[in-house]
Amino acid sequence: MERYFQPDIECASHEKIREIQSEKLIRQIKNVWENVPYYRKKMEAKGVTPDDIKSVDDLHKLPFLSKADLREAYPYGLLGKPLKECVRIQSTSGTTGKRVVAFYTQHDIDLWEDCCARAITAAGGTDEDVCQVSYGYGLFTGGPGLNGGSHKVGCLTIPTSSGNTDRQIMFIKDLSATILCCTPSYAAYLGERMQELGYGPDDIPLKAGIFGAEAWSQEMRESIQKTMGIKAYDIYGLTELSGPGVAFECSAQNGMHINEDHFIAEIIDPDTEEVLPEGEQGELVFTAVDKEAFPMIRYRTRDICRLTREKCSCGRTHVKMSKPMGRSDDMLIIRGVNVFPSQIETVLLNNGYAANYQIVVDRVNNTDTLDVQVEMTPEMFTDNVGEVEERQKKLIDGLKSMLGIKAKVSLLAPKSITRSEGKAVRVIDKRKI
Ligand code: DLL
Repeated sequence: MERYFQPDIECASHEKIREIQSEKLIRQIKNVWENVPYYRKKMEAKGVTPDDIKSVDDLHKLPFLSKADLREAYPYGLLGKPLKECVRIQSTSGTTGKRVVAFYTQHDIDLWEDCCARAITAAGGTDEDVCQVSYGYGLFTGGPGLNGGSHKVGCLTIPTSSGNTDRQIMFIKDLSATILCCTPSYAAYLGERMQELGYGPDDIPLKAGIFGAEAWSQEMRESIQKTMGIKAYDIYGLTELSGPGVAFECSAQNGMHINEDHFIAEIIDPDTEEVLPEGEQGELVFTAVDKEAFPMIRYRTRDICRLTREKCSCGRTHVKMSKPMGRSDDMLIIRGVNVFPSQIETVLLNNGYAANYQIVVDRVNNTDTLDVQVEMTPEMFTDNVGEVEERQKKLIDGLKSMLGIKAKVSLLAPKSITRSEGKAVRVIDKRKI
């Protein structure tokens, strides 16, 4: 039986949702016009005033916000409420440039936790469950968001945060955790360690995993599900919009429902900024209509995916987004060809490897090079050179047919790539160093 955390809104008709969105959008635009000088200037530059926004159909008239705007307005320039009404910040791990610092009022936190509670409920969570939150706690939104959602559902919450892998497994076993929340790469590592300790799927009490914060392939899902004997659900979000729970997967496991009563989604062509029709692939753009402290209007996520309104077997009506292929900034251009790390992951897992790999890109004699380094599993590991060469050739062919370009493949001994406890670092682009 499908369970919902807020059935009235999660299963509301599309007309009802549009009505809610329009009403909230009008209010939000008035708010930013009056309270966020940075955004008002952008509206004025585009010749739009709050009077032009009468419903969601007018969304396209509004200017976009980008990461560059966030940088320019850092730290307080996009605040929608006085500081005394803000109760929390969260921040991204941002490796380049300034971090994103997002602000929350108590109302914002409440809505965010509702979104996470919807995700946990969609994964089968109830107040009888024990939910282990192994996303990092602190500035990263993963731990705090799912922690709050787990409380709202009434699960017994185990806030392990990430790391200390053997202790994670001890808690899962001793406290009979039924739901695990962490990044997919950490889930794969936990699964690998459980196997080493001799635990098969039947020895692990978990029934569901809620995994997100990075791109992961369908093949990786299947591998984690098999190792742990669970159903693995995807969850999506970003700090700018609150954190995890902007969208989440249901029992259908084929795309994530966007919490449309809070976030209006559009897909645009990243080059022309033109809004694309439903079903086309492009950059995901969000307007947060409820957020008070950090109101994001037409925020360009740089995540590439598609939207679909096809009827979902779970009964939810909210639009679904496909698994993002990765951020447009993760996309590598190698000898002129667009390559997403997730495409490489698919080829590796389809050939029986685990998701322990690294992609090294360089430029030698003015030509881009692509080196895919992947660990052999303990079963594959051999010093028979002929066998290794055969395996290498198979991967080179598989990558060529997926990407259209030739890659070098290095097969490494098991355990030679550092395991990730949070978001995995898959790409080393030496051209940028
Ligand atoms: O990663 C929030 C989050 C925490 C989501 C826990 C899910 C679970 P940021 O650190 O701001 O926030 O990174 C946001 O991560 O724009 C995507 O590029 C990527 N991302 C997040 N979820 C997914 C996913 C959190 N399910 C950025 N699949 C986003 C693919 C994802 N990419």
